Formats: sequence, structure tokens, C-alpha cells
Amino acid sequence: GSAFRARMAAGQLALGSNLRLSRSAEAGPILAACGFHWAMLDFEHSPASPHLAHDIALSAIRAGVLPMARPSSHDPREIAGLLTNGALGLVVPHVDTPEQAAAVARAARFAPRGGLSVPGTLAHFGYDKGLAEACALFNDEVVVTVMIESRTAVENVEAIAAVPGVDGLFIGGSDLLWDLGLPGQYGAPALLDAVQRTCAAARRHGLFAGMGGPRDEAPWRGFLSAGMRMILTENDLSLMMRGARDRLSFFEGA
Ligand code: 3PY
Ligand code: MG
Repeated sequence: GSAFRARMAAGQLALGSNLRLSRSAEAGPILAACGFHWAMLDFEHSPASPHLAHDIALSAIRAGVLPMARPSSHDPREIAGLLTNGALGLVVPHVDTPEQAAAVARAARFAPRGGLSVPGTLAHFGYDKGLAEACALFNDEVVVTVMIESRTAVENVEAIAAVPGVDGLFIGGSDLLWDLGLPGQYGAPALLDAVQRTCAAARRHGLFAGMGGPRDEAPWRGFLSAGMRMILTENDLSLMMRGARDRLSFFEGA
């Protein structure tokens, strides 16, 4: 996570893709070759098994792509399974309160900074480090982001940003727009307002802000100028469909 953190500290963009389909350890090196900085291993909205955290995450780290897992819950046991098997970051869905943020932040680091259960071996940094050294390094390297994706979360965003151990705030545009009664309306002023509030809270507390969302460029201009830096560009399914449609339309028109 140190290369990712350096990009955030310098105000640069960190570009990621959500992996919904990819099940192979090739995913990380492929994303690296395309210029991506991070990947989201999605366990909330994909049928992937937690094996993915091991198979994809470790090769992604070696390729220079930060593997961030999105768990399906806040359960510390699920979070521990993902992090101790290879993921080096979290994008935790539906964090609405500072209490929830504090609990997931604790679940993501080893003592004394948290309550993450210590495995026999931690493979993220190679197999030559002692366990104590690897766990201390993990505590510094892991990147913990919480998803702001409801009206309640936006109301609490300042308090959530103040929670120790939270590194970034990540807006879930789809869920937030649904909660606002504006499904799919990425150009809605209410979303830009939530983005600006989230970016301002992040700045005040030394965090970074990120989001995923629309295909259109117009809303992105507002989100980027508000300070969004950790960007979920799209997912492997949509990338494949877009590439396939481009290619097929060439042959259909030939
Ligand atoms: C959302 O938009 O709600 C997501 O969870 C993904 O970005
Ligand atoms: Mg969501």
C-alpha cells in the first residue's frame, strides 16, 4: 500500500477496476500492464469465493497493483479471512456511523492497533520475513476505506472521517443515489453535494476520498474537481462488454 499512499499524499489519481468476473492470478499483472494502480476484489456483489483473495491478491501485490477486498459484511471474521490471505486493503460497504467505522478499522490491523487475528504465516511481503516484522509492516501498509453510500453516512461523514485507522472515504454512488430517491442520476446536484462534503471531511482529517460510478465524463469533472482521487473506473465485466461491442461493430460494419 505504500505506492498507493504516496499517490494519495501527492494528490495524484489512483485508478482501479472492480473484479467481478476475473478468477485468475493473471488479473493483477494484466491490470498492471494497463496502468491500473489498484483492484477491488468484490465479495459483496460477485459470486467469487474467498480463494480469490489469495490467488489474485498475492500476484497483484507482486505486480505492483494494490489488492483491496470489498467484504460482504462488517464481520471481523470475514475481514480477517480476506486480509490474512492476501488482500492488502479494504473497501467496506455501508459504513453509516463512526461506531461501525471504528469496528472495521480495528478488524483490519493487528495489535496494538487493532484486533486482527494473527495467522501462522503472512505471505504479503514474501516468505523470508519473521511474523512480527510482517505483521508490523502489514499494519503500516494496509489501506482501510469505508463506503459512504447512504444519507445517514453523509450526515455522519465528519465523525466517520475522524475515526483512527480509517485511511479513506469511498462514495458508493449507486447505493447513495438509490437512497436519495434518484436512482442512476449521477448528474444530480445532491450527489455532487455529498461528494463535496465527503471530500471536505477527508481533507480536514488527512484522509483521501474515492468513488466509482458513471460512464459519462461530465459528472466526473465535478467529482474530480471536488477532490476525488481514488477512482474505481469500471469493472472487468463492463470493460469486456465495451471492448467486445467495439470489436463486433467493426466486423458488422465491414
Ligand atoms: C455503489 O456505487 O453503491 C458501489 O457500491 C460501487 O461503487
Ligand atoms: Mg454500493
